[in-house]
Amino acid sequence: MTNFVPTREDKFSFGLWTVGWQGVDVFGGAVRPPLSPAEAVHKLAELGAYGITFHDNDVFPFGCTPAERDQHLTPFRRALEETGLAVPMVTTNLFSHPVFRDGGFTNNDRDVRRFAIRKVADNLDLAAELGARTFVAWGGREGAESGAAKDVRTALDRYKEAFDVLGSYAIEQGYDIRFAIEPKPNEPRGDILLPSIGHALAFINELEHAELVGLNPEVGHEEMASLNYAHGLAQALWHGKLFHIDLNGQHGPRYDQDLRFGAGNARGAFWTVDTVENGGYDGPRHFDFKPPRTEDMAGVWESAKACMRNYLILREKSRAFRADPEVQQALRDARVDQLAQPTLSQGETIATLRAEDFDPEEAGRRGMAFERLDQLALEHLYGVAG
Ligand SMILES: [Mn+2]
Repeated sequence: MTNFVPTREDKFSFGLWTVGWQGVDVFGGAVRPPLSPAEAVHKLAELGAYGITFHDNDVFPFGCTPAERDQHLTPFRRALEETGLAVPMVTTNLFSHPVFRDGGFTNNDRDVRRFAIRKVADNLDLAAELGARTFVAWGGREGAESGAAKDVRTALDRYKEAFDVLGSYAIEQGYDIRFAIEPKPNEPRGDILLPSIGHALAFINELEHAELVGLNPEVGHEEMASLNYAHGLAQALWHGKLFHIDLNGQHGPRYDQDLRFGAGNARGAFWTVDTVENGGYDGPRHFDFKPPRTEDMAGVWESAKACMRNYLILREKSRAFRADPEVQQALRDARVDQLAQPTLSQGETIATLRAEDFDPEEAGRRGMAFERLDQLALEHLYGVAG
């Protein structure tokens, strides 16, 4: 039993916009004071995080001059040096300023699209300079509320064009960085392009530099669409496309709640950690949550701490589940191992199958013993196993 205190080896990272969120929502203004990026770096380092991530305009204001940008970056850079905190990922804000009211890469206005690509390229330079290996692209404003306003096939041409141009740029510059698309079904747009992990995976196959582009799936974004996040992660891993993850909490299909990780769908969180830990993902465990508006700054740090603590609790539970001899027997009883066997052996054909003596009536009477296995998982989660 550990005390669930995070260390840098756990690779926990947070978006600057998470702990820095002042609570502005569609019904009300700020409830908390601004948090300086340098203070966020110090506090997260103290809590045991290893990294911090940001949108360009989390650190410097939209439209500022290069000199003003450097002024804003100086204390942030100093805090990174003082704490040794890493910047594993950077992303660009293509959604807040009115110019992006119809999106960036797929805006109907060509001049806005050109500006959006330029803004991302500038931020890519900064990301590479800070040593980030992942560049996230969340296209929250790429979409529509109505039918005729957005020609989706043409918008996808432009979306592809943006990734092709930026991918070529990253290669030309020699940047060791990969892009990660973050799908979301809706909010802020009525319908967002690339709404799920599956849509994004299919889109990536059409790109000129497909090898440079993968995914950054978020718990809430998949669960808003009633999809299974852990299954989505597993499929992204199967395609070799799980470049980054956004962990948070969500209660089923409703608005994007961005609860702290482990709150919301606790059973889903257990399988998420089990998949992340055992599925071959070795990137940052990144939290993209919003400390509720009810909280003051003490509550903000409490919820940030809880994200890491909940991950560590679930990691221990997943390990105990996998190590439990009763579970190992239940896995065999459920024939989970048989799925790893190719359905046809080497040299076998459809003719081999036709010649086979198989009794579907007998096989149809066989139970799968999944309930026993799932109950053991729940008892580990509930804390009464072993
Ligand atoms: Mn979200």
